[in-house]
Amino acid sequence: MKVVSSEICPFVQRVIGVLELKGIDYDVEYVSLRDKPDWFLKASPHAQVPIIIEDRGVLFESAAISDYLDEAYGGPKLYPDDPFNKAQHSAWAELAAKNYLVQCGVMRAATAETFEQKKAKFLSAFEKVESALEDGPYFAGDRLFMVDAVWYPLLHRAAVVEAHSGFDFLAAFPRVKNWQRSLLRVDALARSVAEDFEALFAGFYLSGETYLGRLAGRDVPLSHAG
Ligand SMILES: N[C@@H](CCC(=O)N[C@@H](CS)C(=O)NCC(=O)O)C(=O)O
Repeated sequence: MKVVSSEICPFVQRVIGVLELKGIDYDVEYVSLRDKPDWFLKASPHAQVPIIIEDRGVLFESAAISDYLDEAYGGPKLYPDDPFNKAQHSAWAELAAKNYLVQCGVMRAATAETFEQKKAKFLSAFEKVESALEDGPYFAGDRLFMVDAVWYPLLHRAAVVEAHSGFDFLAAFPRVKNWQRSLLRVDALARSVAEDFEALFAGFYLSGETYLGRLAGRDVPLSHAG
């Protein structure tokens, strides 16, 4: 199977996290989203990554791909059997996926004012999931599920931002913070990004063009981080 990818895309990270958790073999092919090759434009209905290419054809949309991988392949099952619990997990997973681009927007904010405005919306997702978490270590106790893999890109990127800038999106959410710490220790999820992820991510989101980037460079006082 081939996963057509872009290096710092959270939707790709979600799919690769699922592949890794399930132990499925795959190859990655990166495409430039600024200069999309013709074969990719023909294969990807929305001209977006990720898509996966198998002998039977192409699948698109990271949620559909992830659910397909869970059903079609061996390895640990990533949803609970009980339909009610499964629907709950899907609903909480959807909240994370809806916030992938929200997080990208906050991280790209150029000024403190824009950052504060966008952050308020982003943090509401963590406020909501904080109330759904129990004792951990993961979303539903000591077994990893799809919902963990879907939240992982948000939590992992928050950790990278914190490591570079000192700003912690999760500071007000102790259960989410514990969940983040637990997920950061899962090797399979750590393999959801390429080795050069952090450098590419920092180059895009933590450059001198962004508020967080300037915070990382310490030329913005930390007290402005809120
Ligand atoms: N709903 C899609 C969203 C995928 C998406 O937004 N991918 C971005 C990269 S993170 C993309 O391909 N952008 C290129 C474009 O829209 O032209 C999914 O879940 O797979």
